[in-house]
Amino acid sequence: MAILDDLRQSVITGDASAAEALTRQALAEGTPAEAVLRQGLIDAMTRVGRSFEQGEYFVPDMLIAARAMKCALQLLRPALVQANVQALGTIVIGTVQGDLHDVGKNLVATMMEGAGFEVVDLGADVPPAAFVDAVRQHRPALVGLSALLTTTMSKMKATIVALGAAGLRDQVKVMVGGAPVTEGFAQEIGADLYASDASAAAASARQAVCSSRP
Ligand code: B1M
Repeated sequence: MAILDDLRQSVITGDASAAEALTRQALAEGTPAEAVLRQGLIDAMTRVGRSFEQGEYFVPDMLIAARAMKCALQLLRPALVQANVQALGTIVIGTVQGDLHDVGKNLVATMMEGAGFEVVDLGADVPPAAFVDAVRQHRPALVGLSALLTTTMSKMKATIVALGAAGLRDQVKVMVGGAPVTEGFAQEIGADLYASDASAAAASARQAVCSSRP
């Protein structure tokens, strides 16, 4: 569909006002919300992620694409709710205690939304107890922990330990990521998943949640 091609292109090039206008137009023309989401927005972000992995796109390109997608998603959200599009599940995400870096975490949250998850974003500098409370309240399929400082990586383990102490560890998968975090560190602290970037995080969350369903 030509309008979805144009929408996809607007997100890929980070043109937020075109993405908004095209989403509005697609909905007004009767295009189903799910098609706008999956063939337009999610497909665009998948391509953006691929370009990033291949070194053709850089972080600023991903950020402006993410911003365009967020603008379109805001318009689309009511239509998705109305169409009763089945969400993949809920994800609780935050930057761990003591760490104020939230740009990467925000990008991961947007990609997760784009992949079909409902995202509860706890912000930055989130203490372990706040993650525990959010898991109790929202019953997410996955908790995402972000850290950018070597000094705050220990709070990832503290959060996993706190989830265990609260009897919630076996009810939720834990994904960790952020510039200093490695696959080896993730295994060492007992996380279920590690992702090196936002695109990989969304793909890995999708796979983990879908494969754990009966
Ligand atoms: Co800070 N800072 N900073 N900083 N800062 C770094 C991280 C640093 C590497 C800079 C440097 O020295 N070269 C260094 C850390 C050194 C270390 O720990 N070894 C550092 C430092 C030292 C500090 C302060 C201590 C400086 C000071 O005050 N003396 C201080 C700490 C404050 C605190 O947090 N308590 C500080 C403060 C700040 C600002 C507030 C000024 C600002 C943050 C603003 C904000 O986020 N709102 C800032 C910034 C901007 C940076 C750099 C320059 C850029 C970070 C960024 O936004 N990257 C950073 C240097 C760098 O990374 N090159 C630096 C872009 C972002 C898209 O990438 O966050 O890596 P990133 O996210 C990626 C992946 O990591 C991954 O996906 C994302 C997208 O692909 N990912 C996940 C992230 N979270 C994930 C979660 C997942 C999966 C993947 O699953 C859940």
